[in-house]
Amino acid sequence: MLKKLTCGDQQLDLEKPQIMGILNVTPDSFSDGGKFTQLDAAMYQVEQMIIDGAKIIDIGGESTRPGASDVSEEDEISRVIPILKAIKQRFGVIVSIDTSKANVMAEAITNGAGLINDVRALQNDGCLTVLAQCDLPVCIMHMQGLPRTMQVSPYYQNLIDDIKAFFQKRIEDCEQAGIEKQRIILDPGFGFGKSLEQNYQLLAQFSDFNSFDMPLLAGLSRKSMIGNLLNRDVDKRLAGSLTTAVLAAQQGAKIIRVHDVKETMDALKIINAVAEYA
Ligand code: 9MG
Repeated sequence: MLKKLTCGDQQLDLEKPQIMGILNVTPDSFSDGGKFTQLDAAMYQVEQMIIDGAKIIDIGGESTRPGASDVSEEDEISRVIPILKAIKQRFGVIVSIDTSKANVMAEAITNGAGLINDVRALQNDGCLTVLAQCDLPVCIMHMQGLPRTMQVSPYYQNLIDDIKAFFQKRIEDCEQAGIEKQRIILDPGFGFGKSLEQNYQLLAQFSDFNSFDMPLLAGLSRKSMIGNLLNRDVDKRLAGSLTTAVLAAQQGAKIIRVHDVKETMDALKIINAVAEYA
């Protein structure tokens, strides 16, 4: 397993789990409701996440929550690129761009992104080519269906085997296109075309994906699988989010994508302290 990931001008230490802080810049983002569409407010939130321990800031200009509507390429670029540039000017942090559009990826790469996070696993037109032409890492996520309909009766023959088969095929496609395996991060996609039970089975068996010997990313923060189990609104899911983050980290997740950076950092510090004696 890689010990470090080169993300443009920054290195990410993979010896212990790292935090990816979420910065949504969509007017309809599911848990911060578009509060941070203004540049100043976004920059304030970024600074706070860095102080709290985030090593990656993940900027998303298209909501991927169930039922979300599509965003044009122009809108997405105008939402994410000014913030990306401002962060790179002020902070030495890895900026990840959460997008599935080839032209947004290309703009992001030109403007200093250190990582591409694609919930559609580079399956859209032109994405493999754009990533092949750079040397940045890319997170490929598993999703069954598309955000608009993905929660309507998701079905798997065997949840873990089906996701593994998807990863295997995507890794092969990436390698064939010129994207080296060492640049790929895998994410089984909690909440993306999975029922409540399937999401908890996925969390229980998260460690199975270590068989790829590639960095794993887990995104569970404030998701419906927590709200629906606990019957909690989105602003009352901290305890659930921390528990899921700990379970994923203990099973080998190297990047944890979260809203609540400070609290997750505390939890990871406890895990790291215990790991010293394990
Ligand atoms: C953008 N986005 C929302 N949820 C996510 C998750 O679970 N993983 C990744 N990689 N991206 C996500």
